[in-house]
Amino acid sequence: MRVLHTSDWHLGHTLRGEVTRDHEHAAFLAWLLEACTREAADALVITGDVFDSATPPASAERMWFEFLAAARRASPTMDIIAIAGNHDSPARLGAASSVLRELNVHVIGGLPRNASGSIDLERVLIPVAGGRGLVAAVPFLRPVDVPTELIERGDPLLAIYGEVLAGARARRGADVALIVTGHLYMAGADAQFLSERRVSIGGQESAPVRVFPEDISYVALGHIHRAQRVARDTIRYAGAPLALSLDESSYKHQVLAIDFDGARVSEIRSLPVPRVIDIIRVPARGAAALADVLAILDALPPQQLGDDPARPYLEIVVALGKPEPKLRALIETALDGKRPRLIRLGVEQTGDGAALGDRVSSRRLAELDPREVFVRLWARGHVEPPTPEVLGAFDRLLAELRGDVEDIAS
Ligand SMILES: [Mn+2]
Repeated sequence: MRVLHTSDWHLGHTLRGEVTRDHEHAAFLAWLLEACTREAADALVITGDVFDSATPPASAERMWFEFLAAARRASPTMDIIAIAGNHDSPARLGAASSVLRELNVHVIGGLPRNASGSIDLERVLIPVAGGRGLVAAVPFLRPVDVPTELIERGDPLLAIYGEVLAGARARRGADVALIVTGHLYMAGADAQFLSERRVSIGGQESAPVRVFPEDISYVALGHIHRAQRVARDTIRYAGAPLALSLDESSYKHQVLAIDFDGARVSEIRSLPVPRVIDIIRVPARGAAALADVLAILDALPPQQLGDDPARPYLEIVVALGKPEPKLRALIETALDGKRPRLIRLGVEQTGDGAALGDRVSSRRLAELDPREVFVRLWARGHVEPPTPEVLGAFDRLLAELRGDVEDIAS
């Protein structure tokens, strides 16, 4: 039996709230479709954050449904299982689940429970590959999924996974591979990308490895965007298929292919996802003086004629010894007519004489675009990203502030 494990697609994602990723997502899904056929996958497991937000744009939802239809056509017998992540709306992702089940696509939004309050094992435990595998599809667990008494006992994850695993063991025949999903932060996982957010489940910040006992054949995890194994070789994050923040530029995004020999994993391979839009950093590492940055920008290739959805993303980090109020205007003028598009302009202050601790944190803040700071601050208090109206108002304020201050000063 062969399973493809992928995660954290974040359909509908935008850079700086304005550059859509549709071109990259469409290319990834076409590639994935091809990979499913080429690998003759028996099952495709998607471990959460299908969408970037709880209210994805219609174009992202269309991409999702079109992918499912195309996958069903291309691989008629492949089982498809998807769970909700912390970015997805469980209700929205799960809304079409009864229709999709007819197509052998299993979508688990929230943790389904019976009238009695026990976990609905009929829905969570999904036989795959003609009974050679059993997938325990546990989604990202929200407060509503976690009964208060479990939180009071202090081990909600252990209790919920324990209940699912007891059911799985009762149904699992000899030599049947058991695959358990999760969208959570595992203790010891390496989460360093800017696009990763901490989550807590029932007050627990991280899942201890004992949540996943050794009789599980493979643990398919989502939430961390860098593919990695945790604790043992068969507990894996597949990672995101495309860069969700610019600091992922040197990382090779991937999908995992897992081969099973009976109940045992025989091989795990990573399938590299082709990158369709380059990320350029100026300078390549660290920061450079403004004159040097402008010289590099001058040498960038010109914009192509016609529609060019693959314009490279550009990140610039300027080293400044003193404030440079016209910085953005100078950079934007230098980039006029160039093919790469500016996504992030960072500033590194030099020689400010602050204590090391202050310098690190203030530099980190100074590196962020004001708009990025606003979006992050907004995210702390709101589930949904700011609307275009709100962003537009912020941009106008910012332009006013920058323009007016400069006018008064000059
Ligand atoms: Mn994610």
